[in-house]
Amino acid sequence: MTKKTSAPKILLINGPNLNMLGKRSKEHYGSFTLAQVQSAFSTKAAALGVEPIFFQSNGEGEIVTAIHEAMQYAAGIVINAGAYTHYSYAIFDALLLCGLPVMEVHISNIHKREPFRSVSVIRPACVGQIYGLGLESYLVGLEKLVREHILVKDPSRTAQQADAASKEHLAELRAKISEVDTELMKVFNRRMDLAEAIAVSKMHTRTNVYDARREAEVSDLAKQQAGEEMASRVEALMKTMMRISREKQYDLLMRGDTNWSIGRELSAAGTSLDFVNRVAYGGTIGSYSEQAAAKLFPEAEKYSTFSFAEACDRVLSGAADVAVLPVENTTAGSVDTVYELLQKKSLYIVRATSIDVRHKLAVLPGTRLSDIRRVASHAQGLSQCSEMIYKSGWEPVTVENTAFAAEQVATGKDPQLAAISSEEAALRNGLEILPIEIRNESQNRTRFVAVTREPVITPSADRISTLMHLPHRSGALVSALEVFADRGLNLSSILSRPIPDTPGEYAFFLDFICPAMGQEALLSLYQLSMEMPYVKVLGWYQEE
Ligand code: CA2
Repeated sequence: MTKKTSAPKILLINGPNLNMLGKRSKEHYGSFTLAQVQSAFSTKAAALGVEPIFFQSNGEGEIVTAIHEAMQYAAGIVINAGAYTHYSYAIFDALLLCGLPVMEVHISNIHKREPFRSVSVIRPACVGQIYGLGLESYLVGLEKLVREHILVKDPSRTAQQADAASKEHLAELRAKISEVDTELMKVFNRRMDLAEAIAVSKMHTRTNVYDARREAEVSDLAKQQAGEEMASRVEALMKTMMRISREKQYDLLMRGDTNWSIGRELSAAGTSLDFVNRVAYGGTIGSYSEQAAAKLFPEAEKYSTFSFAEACDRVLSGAADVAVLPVENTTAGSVDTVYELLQKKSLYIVRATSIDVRHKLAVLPGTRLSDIRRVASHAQGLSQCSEMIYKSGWEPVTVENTAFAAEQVATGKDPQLAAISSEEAALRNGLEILPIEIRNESQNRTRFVAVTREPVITPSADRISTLMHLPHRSGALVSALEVFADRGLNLSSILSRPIPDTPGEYAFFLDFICPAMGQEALLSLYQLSMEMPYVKVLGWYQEE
């Protein structure tokens, strides 16, 4: 036995008869000698930053003793126990008790020889078993043992050397992966060509691209072929592949489809907002909706309405060209009533913007903070200032709009009632603003959309808002999102609402970033309109 210092030591044990390597039985054990095994093992060990220690014996007891001694100096063991592999419980016990990571190796394929050789009684004491690779079994065994079970900290190897060795190893693995990928690409392209041929055939037979039963069959077959362990991974792979195949088919079909209603509607959409002269907004002068309306359409006349629903009705009846509605606030979240209106009414988003909402606490002149008992605002305003309301013990009073709240305080003459509104609404109503910060968050922005009766897609449009009903099956939302993701479109917002009259089912509002009439978005919409129960484009517009 040879012993050296520094790097972690790996003991290589060769059992009975292995000293005879290269002399007989060349058909099973090749023509290399034990010395050659040890020399190749040394080279590999050096590359891995470990120090090899060699031991060979034909005696069971001696091997047991060598294992015991290894506990004093070795970091791991590689063992070819020869024929003892198949019946030596003494060696098995020694390996188990030594507590070191042990790699079992065999030159020949013990599982393809006489039945007794396929039994290894030492296997449960080992971290792995490598066989049938000839001399390579020792080297692969050593590499696996060191990489997976030994922490190599070799002061004689510089960090740069260790880094270079692992980079080299990574590069080798990557090269192998690239070879596999090249093969995969060939097979994948063949599959895509077939998908194209199927699309042509479906075009003639007017058959649906998506066939759930056929996809399940394809998936099941692949799962059977892959075996239990890989089944779920193979299923995911097949699903992706079939989705991509469908995408290719839709690309072809959309070109020849003149009946696609969304496509027709979008192509017929107006391209300018020059017609907007009358803007309806929810609330009175000084409301945040009015501020948003002024920001979006500075030249147009603004009409105040009692509610967001009324603003929408004005547009639908032709009394206004556009309605400006709040959809989301950074503190309080989405404005439910507006999403409900977008869901129910036939309106199209043509512009969007967001404004900084700086709520003020407005009171009758002369009122002190301690006089306040109740505070009025829109539900969103109350929610955005909920912390102060709760801390002060004020009773919240919900009104239709923040500007109405200011009006109510002014007309009610009740000093116990304060309003949460904009500064403008407070001053217009002759109220005084108390100098306290009322918002929960210092950043408080509300996003507004402008809606019209007919769709308008200006060349500056960069956002698409869609409304979808998804089928009641697992993974439906993911598969809808994947259609957009596959085509490189970024999701910018997602919101779900129950579908009235169909309990348990949900409508999804999905917004994506994409240029006006971008081909990728059109293809995604085409696919989803063919596969989902309901798809509507709520608007394709510029987000300011
Ligand atoms: O394949 C292996 O590495 C073995 O561990 C080798 C053992 C055998 O008993 C195992 O089943 C499998 C035997 C080694 C015998 O070595 C010889 C060397 C030269 C000539 C004859 C035998």
